[in-house]
Amino acid sequence: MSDCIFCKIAAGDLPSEIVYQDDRVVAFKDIRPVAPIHILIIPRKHIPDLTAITEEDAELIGYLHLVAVKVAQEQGLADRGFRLVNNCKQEGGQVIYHLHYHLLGGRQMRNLC
Ligand code: D5M
Repeated sequence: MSDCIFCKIAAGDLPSEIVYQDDRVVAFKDIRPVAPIHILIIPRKHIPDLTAITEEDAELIGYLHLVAVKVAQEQGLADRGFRLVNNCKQEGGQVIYHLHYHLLGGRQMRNLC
């Protein structure tokens, strides 16, 4: 989508600190980190939010989780633990409408909200 900032980041048209990318998934540092390690993991495919996934996306979403674990390992979080969060739509706190997961780590996580 031409006006989506995460599509632009995935295409390399907006600057970002990319920590992982391949033909299907991109991971980059969040500009407003809420933890010492805060990385966003997105599919290159423009999916507005989690409710928009279809059967066709099942393999992609599974693969995105594999990438999340790989990035967590590379960031030294695999043994310590981490949190993987998706905010879905308005009451879920979603601001950017391109499906993304927050990988959070490097400190003790406590409350869910
Ligand atoms: O989270 C959207 C997240 O996206 C929020 O933590 C800030 C982050 N963000 C917004 N713009 C950028 C750019 N340009 N680079 C990196 N990170 C960005 P949500 O789950 O939608 O509330």
